[in-house]
Amino acid sequence: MINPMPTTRLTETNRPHASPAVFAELDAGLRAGAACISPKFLYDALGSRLFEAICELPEYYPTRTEASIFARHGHEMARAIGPGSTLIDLGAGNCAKAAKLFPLLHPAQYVAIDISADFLRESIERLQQRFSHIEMTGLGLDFSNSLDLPGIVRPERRLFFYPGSSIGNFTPEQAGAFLRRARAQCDNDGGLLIGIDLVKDSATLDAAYDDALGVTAAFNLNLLRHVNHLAAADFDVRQWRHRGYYNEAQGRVEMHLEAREALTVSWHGGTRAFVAGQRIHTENSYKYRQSAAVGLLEQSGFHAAHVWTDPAGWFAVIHARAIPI
Ligand code: AVI
Repeated sequence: MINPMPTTRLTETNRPHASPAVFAELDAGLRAGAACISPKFLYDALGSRLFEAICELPEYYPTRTEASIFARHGHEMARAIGPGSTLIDLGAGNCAKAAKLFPLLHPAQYVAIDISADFLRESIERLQQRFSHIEMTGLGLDFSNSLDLPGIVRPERRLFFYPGSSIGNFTPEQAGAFLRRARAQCDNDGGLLIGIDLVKDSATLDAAYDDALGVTAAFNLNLLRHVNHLAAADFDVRQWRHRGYYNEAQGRVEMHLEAREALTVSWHGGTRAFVAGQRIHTENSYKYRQSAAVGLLEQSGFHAAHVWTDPAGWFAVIHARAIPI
């Protein structure tokens, strides 16, 4: 049940900290029949650190599997790409993945983009000290809906670097639209180096998104703290539990937050009752077959020039070139 809230005087604690557009997005998701909150809200400063911890977990295979592909085939990738590119890191986080490639790729410019601007600033400052010869720029942007790059980004030889299978957090339709926006932001000499998680057995996927230590649970639950801040909401984290599992029919892992008991949540201008077991959908993580991943790129203006996988075929890194217009 959703009721409007009486008008209240705004104080520092009940004031939403989100921009009007972000607040409207959260408000709509909280009011939706099947409540949902975008996974981009998983990444406040603590969420970004919890995600770093997830990447260290034995159950979370994508990070180390992708790293093993870069370690094994990095020189081949560098030969295919060549030096002097404008390396644009989408969702850069701590910039560690791109930094490992610098000695191989020798980019002319490194542009790190991340929604978590504070986290990014610290990462870039550290990195610039280590690689003082590379021109670096950090952009605190939400690139999920638009990807207009400012003039400071060199137009020549743009290489979008999108590792970690973050593309999987979009629906296939959204992923196609996103890739087309990236294609529109590069000339015919542009390209993409992308990591894509592949379909595998559901036990492996279930464990990766519901680990024994509960780090993924903390990551998911922390979203509620973030929403409390952004929307002046009063979620009590202890009233919610994490759910993360592979939905084979949909070809995706889903994360949800499930009410442990009947409860009511209020936020600026709204309130909603949840019954025990009712959920808020917080993330999808699509898993692709290799042929589907290549097809997605081709439909979006990129030709998959090279595909590298690990021996088990769990993960793919693809170098795709812009299809000339
Ligand atoms: C960032 N993204 C690719 C991660 C994933 O695997 O979908 C986010 C994540 N969610 C839970 N664990 C990791």
